[in-house]
Amino acid sequence: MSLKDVLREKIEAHRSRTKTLVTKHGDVKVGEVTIAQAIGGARGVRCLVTDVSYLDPEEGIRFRGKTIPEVMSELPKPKGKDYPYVEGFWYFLQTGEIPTQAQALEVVEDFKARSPVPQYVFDILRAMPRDSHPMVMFSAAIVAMQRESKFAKFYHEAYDRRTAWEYMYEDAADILAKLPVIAAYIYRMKYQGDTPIASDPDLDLGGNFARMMGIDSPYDDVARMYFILHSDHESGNASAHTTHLVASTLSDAYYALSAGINALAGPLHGLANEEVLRWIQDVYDKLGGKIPTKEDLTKFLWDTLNSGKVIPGYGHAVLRKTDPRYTSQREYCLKHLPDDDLFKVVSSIYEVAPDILREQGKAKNPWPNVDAQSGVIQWHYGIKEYDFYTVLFGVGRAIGVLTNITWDRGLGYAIERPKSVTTAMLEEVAGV
Ligand code: AMX
Repeated sequence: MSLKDVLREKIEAHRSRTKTLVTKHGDVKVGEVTIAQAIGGARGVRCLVTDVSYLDPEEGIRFRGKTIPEVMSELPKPKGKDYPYVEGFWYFLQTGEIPTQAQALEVVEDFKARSPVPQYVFDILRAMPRDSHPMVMFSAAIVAMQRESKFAKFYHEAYDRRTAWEYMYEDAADILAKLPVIAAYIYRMKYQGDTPIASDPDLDLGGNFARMMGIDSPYDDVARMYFILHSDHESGNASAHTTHLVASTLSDAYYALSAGINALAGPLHGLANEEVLRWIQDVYDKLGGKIPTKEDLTKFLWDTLNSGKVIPGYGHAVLRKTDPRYTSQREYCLKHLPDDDLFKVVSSIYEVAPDILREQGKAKNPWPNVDAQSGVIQWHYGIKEYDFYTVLFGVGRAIGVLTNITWDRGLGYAIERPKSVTTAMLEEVAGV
């Protein structure tokens, strides 16, 4: 059975569960909302539903019920490689089933056919100021392709909500297959003297991305690991939620993903990985190029906090322990680049930052998140243009959010429209 056939079965079987919950148990309370939550970014309010991943505050992310180590060990891998096919992970995230090698390879072939990027996208990228942020280029390239949307065409010609997910899936797969090509093109055009490298039809998504970036093995495995780790973090984070919100209006996947990518570009969200590197470079600069000691770092961490800034790469809205995505990348570093200077600095920050954040007493979570570690690996393999790191995050994040909006249409989730209240209403409720 093809991925889409498996997905059809799963979605159709799932619909009755959603319907029963809404029609028979719709009045049952899931939680309540406090004034602090209404003003404080809806933190902890349970009002979104997804089965693609779940974030436990203590344990971290599980994709379709599996931990990161389980995903990395159980999914099929290219011969001689340590990390799974991104295409097999897509199969797994969409259907909840671990694909066989043959099923993963079927998606590899399918993605190859979908991967050519229309020439007008490159023309648009080339027409943009070369110093535009790469996230601007990435988002613009995605929304520019909206004219290719099969969902939009279907909506105008023969919309049927029962089969809408199929067209959303088509758009989602079309986009995901093209994203590595677009990301690598932006990189080579912007930072490598405008020298794009063509893809190789014999390679999988991860292998091809490394090739188009012009970076040798094991960067192909880094790409697979990186995209999988950054894929999904349940649906309340800003990029996932934005994508879901926009798609809930029956906007297609091009509009929705481009919007989600714009949310990822914020310093409190995906841009934090770039901020980590900028912060460390700043430490180096202030020390005249010397590798900072733990004492130097302690001083700089306090200086950062005392100047009213956050420590990038630390803290989380939901997590309350070290992010397993941080741990997974740290394990990669310990195996492949234990002597890398930057890795040593990041490790030293890990030794001092949690105590400092605890002493300061504001952050609810003093532990590192995914962004504290990811820049080091990219830097090691020669990607020193750290404003590009969020684009890499964006390619990965697309896997999760595109899966979510496919299921949103499959289960017929409604247009989002939470209710707002006025400050005076809150004062009245609070009795002030
Ligand atoms: N450094 C300094 N202060 C921090 C902090 C950090 N790393 N993390 C949280 N705080 C502060 C908050 O700014 C807030 O201060 P305030 O009361 O003066 O506004 C207070 O601690 C309480 O915040 P919180 O409830 O612990 O966190 P939050 O849910 O409001 O925000 C996050 C979560 C990630 C935005 C925040 O921890 C942060 O700004 N971290 C640094 C940026 C970062 O690493 N972002 C990446 C997150 C992962 C991702 O999306 N890629």
